[in-house]
Amino acid sequence: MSNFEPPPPLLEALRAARRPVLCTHIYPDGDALGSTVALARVLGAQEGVEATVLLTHPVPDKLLAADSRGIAEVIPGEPTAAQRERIAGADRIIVLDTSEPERLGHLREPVFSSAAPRVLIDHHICEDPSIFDVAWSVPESPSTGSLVLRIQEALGGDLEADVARSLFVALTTDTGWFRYSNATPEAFRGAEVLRRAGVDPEELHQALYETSTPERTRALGDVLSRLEIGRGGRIVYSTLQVEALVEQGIPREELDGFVDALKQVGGAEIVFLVVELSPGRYKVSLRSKGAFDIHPIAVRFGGGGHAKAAGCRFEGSPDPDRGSWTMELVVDAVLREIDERLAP
Ligand SMILES: [Mn+2]
Repeated sequence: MSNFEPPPPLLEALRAARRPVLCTHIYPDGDALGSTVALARVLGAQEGVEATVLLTHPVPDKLLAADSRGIAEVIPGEPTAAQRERIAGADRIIVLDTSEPERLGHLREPVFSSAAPRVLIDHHICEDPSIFDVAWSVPESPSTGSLVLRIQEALGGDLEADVARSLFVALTTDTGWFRYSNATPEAFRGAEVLRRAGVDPEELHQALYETSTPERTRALGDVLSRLEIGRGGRIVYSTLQVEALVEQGIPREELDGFVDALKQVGGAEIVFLVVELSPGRYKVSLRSKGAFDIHPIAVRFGGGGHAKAAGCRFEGSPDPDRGSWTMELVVDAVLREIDERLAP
């Protein structure tokens, strides 16, 4: 049996769900949104099933195609009593595209205090499957959306056009439009199924990548113009200060893809971007162009991800004797960690 065949206990749990609540990680990306919305639509298409998608953050404009029908609901802060009751009233809680409780943000507590069985569907390495009643974690899967497509096929029924769009957004964003190493035969198999179901790649590519604001493109220019190199060009990195974002009115979710632009430098093996989110708080996005596994670097600083795309955050203080993290300290810490692991 292939790894991509949904296991029977998972299908049983999904078939039994009548009032499932589905959620995903904070600042949802294309795969998080596409997979979650698509599964809610697949489950909700069954007689007597009311599926609810709860997000911690709104759907970014460029990802609206992942939720054509606008079914996702946003709980922007600590859930109210009524919202907590809805989560408590779910008969299954389905978590997609992350297995880390902290990544659920302010939904973590209601999700993990609910008596409903928790189901995980994810393609990241799962550190602790025991916190889920059913965990389907398939790191070889190109996207979480690819797993949802397998579920849709196993449950049967028509693949609706809007579900196919959601899944195509999930698959294409996580594989970099079939350029990354996770663009495996399973990714192309999914692409064929979704294309046959009516998705329009040109329309979706424009919606996703050709809708930048002038401010965002200028900010990307700033990042590129200030790039630095390490280890004779094998490491390429840049930084972005919070003032630049605030001044130009750029929401942080619009920074998606900035780090990937650094990969255009020839000879770069590892690239990273440090973004100051607010004074003293930093987000580091790492990418590997070759064999170097950057996942341990992210894990070293309390983050996670994949071998070729990972991230971590810095806040608080590097050690008790010093003040809070600064851009320089974060850059130094990441560079040192990479330097130690990068073969001569
Ligand atoms: Mn994903």
